[in-house]
Amino acid sequence: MRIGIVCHPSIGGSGLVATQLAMGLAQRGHQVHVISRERPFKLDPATPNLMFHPVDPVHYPLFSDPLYTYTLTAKILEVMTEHQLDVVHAHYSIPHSLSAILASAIAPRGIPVITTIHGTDVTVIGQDKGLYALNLHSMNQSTRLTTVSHYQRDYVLEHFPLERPLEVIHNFIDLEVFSPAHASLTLRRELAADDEKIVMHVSNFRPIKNSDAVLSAFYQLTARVKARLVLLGTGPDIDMIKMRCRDLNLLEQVTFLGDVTHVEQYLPVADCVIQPSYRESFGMVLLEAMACAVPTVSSNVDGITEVVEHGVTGFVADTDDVQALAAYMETLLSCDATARAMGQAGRERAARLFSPQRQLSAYLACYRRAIHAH
Ligand code: GMT
Repeated sequence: MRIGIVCHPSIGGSGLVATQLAMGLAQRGHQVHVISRERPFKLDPATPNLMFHPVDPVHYPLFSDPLYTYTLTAKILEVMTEHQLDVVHAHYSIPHSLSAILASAIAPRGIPVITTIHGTDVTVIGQDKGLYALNLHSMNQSTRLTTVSHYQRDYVLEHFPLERPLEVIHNFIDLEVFSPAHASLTLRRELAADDEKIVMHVSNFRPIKNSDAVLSAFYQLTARVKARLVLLGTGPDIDMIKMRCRDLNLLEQVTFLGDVTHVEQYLPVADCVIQPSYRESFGMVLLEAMACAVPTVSSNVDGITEVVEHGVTGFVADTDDVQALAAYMETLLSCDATARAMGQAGRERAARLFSPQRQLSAYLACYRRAIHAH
């Protein structure tokens, strides 16, 4: 098949899933064309059968704002026509799906558009009154519609009058890339002393990620366990987190790594991963940790409980229940056998339910049905 994939390039779940999908489909022999503002951070340009098409910016003094939606539409149209795409798969409804629908309508030969709803596109941006109608239009005009969890499906059905079925295709993980086999003793020693446990939190540090609770729970934990908190990523809340570290006298025990491209190098050296988000349609970081055989402590919201299994792969608690978050971390960090068993159970669950083979086949079947219906 000739497949166009439209996605965000930045560090974040939806772009990551789209990139994995693009590379996986190309490795299976499909011709894949990735369209994005810039090269997605994990897209390997050496992947055979894969081409990357950056959206060309337009700078014209008449327009004070960048014309991204139009330049994106123009690029999708160009790639669709020149490479005779069979389908275009948009990750995120606005603007990706809307642009793909417009490009398909303009093209001499329109093609099926598949839209995947990732979460924030409908739960955060979708709540904007002005954009609601555009979001609804892009979903209803897509040939086929998918989303990443049953929770997210129920949310969309409750908030948007859909005229299309909404299929659930869970996100997936490459168990060779994310693996405990890649745990580096050298890296572990760089990050922490031999007698220190490592708690990791990977985030874009937006309020929705509740990083404040990470710090509060870690603060409680340090009274009972010798531990280091390693923070990966950056975002709007990072300065507030640094200030709170100072206030709590935690600066010595917290390491700020900033944005990290290869999170798979860091996760395997963690003793536990904490993710107490307020919202999470899926929670890719938790799946990445599970694949690395690292037990998790997370909130119990939205799609998270489809990914982790409480008491088996780690623990879940109410989002702001800092005491419970700290107590669960203590359980994991003070008993190596429990942590090891839960980490292993996480990796097994990831292999069983979230393998690339399974999910790639589901997307391909979805594309075929879209072509058939078009
Ligand atoms: O969580 C974010 O802020 C980033 C966002 C995105 O669009 O990349 O993540 C969403 O999509 C991911 C991939 O499907 C999911 O794993 C995240 O749970 C989801 N985020 C939210 O629903 C808040």
